[in-house]
Amino acid sequence: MGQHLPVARPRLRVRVVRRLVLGALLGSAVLVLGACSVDDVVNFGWAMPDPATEQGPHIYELWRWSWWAAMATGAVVWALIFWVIWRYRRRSDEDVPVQTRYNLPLEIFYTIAPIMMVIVFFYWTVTVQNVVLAEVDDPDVTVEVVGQQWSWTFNYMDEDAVDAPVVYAAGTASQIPTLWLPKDETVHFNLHSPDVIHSFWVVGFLMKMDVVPGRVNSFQVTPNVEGTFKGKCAELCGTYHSRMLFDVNVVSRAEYDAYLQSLYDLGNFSDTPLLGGSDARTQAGLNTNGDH
Ligand SMILES: [Cu+2]
Repeated sequence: MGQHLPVARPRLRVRVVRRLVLGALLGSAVLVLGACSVDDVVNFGWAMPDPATEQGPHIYELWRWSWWAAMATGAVVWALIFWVIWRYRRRSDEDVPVQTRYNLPLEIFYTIAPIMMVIVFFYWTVTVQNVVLAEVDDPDVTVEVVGQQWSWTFNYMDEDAVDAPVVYAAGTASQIPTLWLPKDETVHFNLHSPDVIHSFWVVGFLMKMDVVPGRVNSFQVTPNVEGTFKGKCAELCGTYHSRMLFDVNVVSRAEYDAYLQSLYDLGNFSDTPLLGGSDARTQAGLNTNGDH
């Protein structure tokens, strides 16, 4: 009798552990699936905000499907790891698993599979990039954007609403500026920097681009959702990088024209865009107009 006990006990323990694992898996599956509908699962955006431009959904879809592909790959890899750990575990000192070295087919497979994945990711990245960087020759609005240590200046060019070639709004490190854009119109951004590399990022547009001294980068968006969006510098550019915030107001054409007129009335107009740091009155972390 006494000889049977050491065998029976591990079997019982295995059964209990199995039930616990199964119960935990089922329980968490019910919790996860119960909390969301099929639609939630299909449209799960992986922490990406809803796109607020015509171009945004392309980036959104690239991001979403890249995550699904990565998760599917991860699931297969994790499943294989756990299966191998379980299936080929060392059962006793006598029962050592087969020690395999060199498996040419396997090695060829795990060299080719990642290359195939990179090719697919690369193809879709270039495809989306071509769409979001496409530019039309006659955009409705052109904004010369200046990123400088440590704020932004927005120059609105050639607008019929005002009697000047340029009206502008300049932020300071003490007061963040607001970029106003008309809804459903194509906006062309030219990006300028008088000092170091910044990055012009409107979070809700799912789009950012480097602002590089000595060259003018550009892109176009068509905002199609009215509202206020957050903008920030996405390139560490110095001590007060974190102050390089701005707001974006997407409004109707009438409100946009009224805003430009208000800039004109304030005296914020010029014959040429303000492209330099001194023009924008921004200095190292301080507002040189007087207040800190
Ligand atoms: Cu910056």
